[in-house]
Amino acid sequence: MDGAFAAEELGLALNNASLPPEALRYDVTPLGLHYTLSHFDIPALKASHRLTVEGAVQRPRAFSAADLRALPQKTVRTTMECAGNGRAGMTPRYPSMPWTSGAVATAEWTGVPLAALLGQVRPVPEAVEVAFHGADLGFDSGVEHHYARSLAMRDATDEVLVAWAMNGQPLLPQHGAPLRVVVPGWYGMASVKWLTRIELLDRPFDGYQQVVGYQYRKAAGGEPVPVRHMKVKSLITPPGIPDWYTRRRLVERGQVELEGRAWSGAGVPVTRVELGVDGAWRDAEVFPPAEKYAWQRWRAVWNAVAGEHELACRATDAAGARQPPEPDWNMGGMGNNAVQRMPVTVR
Ligand SMILES: Nc1nc2c(c(=O)[nH]1)N[C@H]1C(S)=C(S)[C@@H](COP(=O)(O)O)O[C@H]1N2
Ligand SMILES: [Mo]
Repeated sequence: MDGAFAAEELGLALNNASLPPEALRYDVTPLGLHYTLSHFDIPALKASHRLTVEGAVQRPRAFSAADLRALPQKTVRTTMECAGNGRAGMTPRYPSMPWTSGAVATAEWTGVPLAALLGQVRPVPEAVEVAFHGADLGFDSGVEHHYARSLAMRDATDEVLVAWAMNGQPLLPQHGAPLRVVVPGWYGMASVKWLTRIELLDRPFDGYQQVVGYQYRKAAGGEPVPVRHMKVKSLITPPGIPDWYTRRRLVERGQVELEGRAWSGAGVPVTRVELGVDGAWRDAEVFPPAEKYAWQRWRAVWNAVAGEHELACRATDAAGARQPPEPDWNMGGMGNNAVQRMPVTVR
């Protein structure tokens, strides 16, 4: 679709939530400001809910909350971005959640490393994938399914968590209470919420969200490429003050402290962030990540003169990937890491 937003897109936008752009200022996003994306309804699971781990394992088992807390635990600070972040900026637009740029946030997740949990059930040598099943049920494109995703065994590293806490508090309903998966370095779709069942498979998982959803496709029926790690990206924390309706920024002239966030996927750090002012690029200062999977702060001072200006920022990661000027269009509107442009009025 193109042009005006549909009522259905508005409905999805109201049902989910963006990170307010000014909340880019927090190293760890406070609870309640983290973005949310839920495909179906938030299910009502009780704290007494048990997690089943079964399939291609020697000792299938159901774990209570107390069983899980008796296993080794770990807290990981992770930046999570929805694969659909920036979808509203792709033309033509795919009819789905019309994210602008706020489907990203950083939280500290506490839980049991997946490897420790799998050690309890002993996958058989034939196990090639681990599938995570959510409690939420609904339809997409006429197909009824529980939200579910899998990881290949080689991707199910020690850094994947089965988490029960976020920023030191029990998970909120919208973030997957009482139990969810957190897959650091990947787009958010891998981090299954409301986890009820982990299934070890001796063949690739064929769930809807795995093989139909979350694929990059250049055309209908085109060759699908699975959506995996986050791509390198950066955002500007909006300077000055906004206009209520347009959100246009108004800044006082003089030395303006600009800052923002930058991140990439797969634990690859960002090595360079450039600030663009009216099309001219220069290096900003970029700080190291507090933890391997956490976003990085960048800053630059701008000598702002009165008038209309356009700010932009562009990140490059340690693998040499750099943000493109325009989105790499695909049907689902996923993985848009194009450079952010922000019009600013200086008075
Ligand atoms: N069970 C379930 N898990 C899910 C989803 C969902 O709809 N159902 N959405 C996924 C997507 S697309 C994203 S981006 C993240 C968002 O997590 P959050 O809402 O806690 O920010 O959860 C993922 N896990
Ligand atoms: Mo997402």
